[in-house]
Amino acid sequence: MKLNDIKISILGTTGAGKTSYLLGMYAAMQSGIQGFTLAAKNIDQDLELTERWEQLISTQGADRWPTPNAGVIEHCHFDFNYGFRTIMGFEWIDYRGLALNDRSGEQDVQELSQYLISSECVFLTISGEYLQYSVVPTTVRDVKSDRMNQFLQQYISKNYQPTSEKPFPVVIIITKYDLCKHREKEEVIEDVKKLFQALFTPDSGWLVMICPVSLGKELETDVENGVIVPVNVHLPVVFAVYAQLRTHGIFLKTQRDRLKKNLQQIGQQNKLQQWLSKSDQENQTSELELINHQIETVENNMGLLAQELQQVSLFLGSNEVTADV
Ligand SMILES: Nc1nc2c(ncn2[C@@H]2O[C@H](COP(=O)(O)OP(=O)(O)OP(=O)(O)O)[C@@H](O)[C@H]2O)c(=O)[nH]1
Ligand SMILES: [Mg+2]
Repeated sequence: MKLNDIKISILGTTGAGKTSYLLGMYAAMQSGIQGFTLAAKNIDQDLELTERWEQLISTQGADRWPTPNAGVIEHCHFDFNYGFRTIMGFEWIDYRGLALNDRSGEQDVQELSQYLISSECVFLTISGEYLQYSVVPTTVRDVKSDRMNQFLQQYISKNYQPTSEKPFPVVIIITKYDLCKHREKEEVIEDVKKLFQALFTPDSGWLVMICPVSLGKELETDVENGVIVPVNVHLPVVFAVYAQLRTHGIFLKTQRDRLKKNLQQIGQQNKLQQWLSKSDQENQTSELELINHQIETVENNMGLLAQELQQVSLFLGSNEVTADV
């Protein structure tokens, strides 16, 4: 079973840690989680990401970190695999966070908006730098949460209003969480919810995961020389794939119910009618078997991914929920 490729948009101001996060996520997902791994579709891209990661972990000093992105949007294409089988591909973009401050006339800002409205999942990044203490009015300006909210608004106006039946997955990634680990996690989460209130209103249909990540505890005090040991970096991608499987599962179940109903109706016909629709019945029966098998695979994969998601905070509108199958 291979699903259609999905697009993931990542929003976050300059210095939020988008590029560093991408490198850490890719490195962590290459060794994999629960048998799930990630591979760049293009071998050159794989080498480039790996080299940049090597530089980050083995160099000391300011040069270890990626340089801030310039005005060109970089596209990365990945395969998300289970064992040696690809479950789905996804596309990711890396760009200068300054685009969030710029006018919509700039080319990369337009490209970003276009990409966003065709995405199946959005990651919002906020740096832990700004969550070290309770949020204050200037936090909105520092993390550009107002701009991110506007982008989401744009998504709704161009696409559809998400509902509980057809939710839209969003991950709020708190990067550099090492900087706010002195705070109670619940407190930080409440602060994050204040910055994105629209996502947590009742029946809003946003399926939101709040996920703290860090490239290493020691970075809190020494960003240039601290040891790099990534924490939680795999979870946002695991969630994106989980959410996509969930949507696909719902689609398959609707098809299954339709086929079951058809077959039931054929079963109620008289002998002659049944004889006439014999081949139809056979086709639908084998289609049903196939769909049942696909549902089973989707549910198995969701089950494995859900295990990883037990530790994170997940919300559907205003309700806290758990990842289930
Ligand atoms: N403490 C800490 N600092 C980090 C971590 N990850 C990144 N940083 C710091 O954050 C800086 C900015 O990270 P980038 O990944 O370049 O940020 P970006 O969002 O890609 O920025 P633009 O390309 O300008 O949009 C890095 O140079 C590091 O100094 C982390 O996990 N912990
Ligand atoms: Mg960058």
